[in-house]
Parts: sequence; C-alpha cells; structure tokens
Amino acid sequence: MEERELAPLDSNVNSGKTKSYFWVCGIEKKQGGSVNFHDFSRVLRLKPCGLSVKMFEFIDVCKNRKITFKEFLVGSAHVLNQPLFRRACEIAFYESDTDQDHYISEQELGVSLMPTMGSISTDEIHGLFNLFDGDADGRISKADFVTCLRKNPLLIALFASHVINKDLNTNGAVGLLEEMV
Ligand SMILES: [Ca+2]
Ligand SMILES: [Ca+2]
Repeated sequence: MEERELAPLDSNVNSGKTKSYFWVCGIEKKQGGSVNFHDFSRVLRLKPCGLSVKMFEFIDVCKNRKITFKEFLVGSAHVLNQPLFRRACEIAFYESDTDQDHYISEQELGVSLMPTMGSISTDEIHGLFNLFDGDADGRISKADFVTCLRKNPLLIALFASHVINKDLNTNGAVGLLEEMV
C-alpha cells in the first residue's frame, strides 16, 4: 500500500461533521483513542463481513487491529480526495435508483447493496437507509446521498460493484475501491 500523507486533510473531513459523528458515538473516549473492529463496524452500521474487514484493514495503516481517530480521518480523506470520488457517488446513486424517480427507496438500497454485501438483513438495510436519509423524509435524495458519503467517504465501498462495473477504464476512486474491496 502506498504511503499516505498525514496532511493536509480535506477540510470537510478534518472538521465538524465526521468528527462529531465519532464523538457522538462516544467511542474514542471509551477506547482510549482507538477503535476496534467491533466498534468500527457498529458505527458504520455494517455487519462484520469481508467488506467491513477490508475497510478496517484499509484504515488500520499500523496494522495493530485498532484504528485511531487520526487513521480514520486520513483514510477517509484519502478516499474523499480521489479525483473520481464525486463521479463514483453519482454512478452509485443512479445505479441504485432503479426506477429512476430520483430517490433511492429502502427497497432499492437493499437491492443495490446485495452484490457487495451478500446477505443483508432488513434491520441492517434499515440502519444504513437511516444513515443515508439525512433529512429523514423516508427517501434518499441525491443530496442526502452525496452528503452522507462526504461525511463517511468509506461507505462508497458499499457500492463498489456498481462503480467498478461502470468505469472499467478509470483509476483513482475505482482503483482505491478495488484496493478496499
Ligand atoms: Ca427510486
Ligand atoms: Ca431524504
């Protein structure tokens, strides 16, 4: 894996929302500054599976099976700063909105996650749906979707199968996704 720079972090990741998200969960305090795999998957509402293990390993640069908040930020910024991150978000949205009504329903989200997640329970889908539906109106608009991914860039990996299938000739975001998944 390439050496990652610790600075500069993207301002969106380094400030405010991602941080408060972690703080709200109270994990960093509890774990004395680092997060184990169990807590990591709980925070991102992912069940323990091959994908979440790979995401964790991707962030755990030190390979000590714990991630520090700094590692989390660096990993997130690394994904967010990929030139094709925005394009990957758009592809993931349009591929997930199968009836093309410009919103992702809970059912559409479940179908969309299947290639990457395999079996996924309705509870897990519901948890992720609520995470993406930032304005809690019961449907995921494109703005909800992009906002959530900018706060939690690692979640783009959930849609890796769509992005990789669509954009075979690109690198950057997709190369990174392939690295992660
Ligand atoms: Ca739809
Ligand atoms: Ca919404």
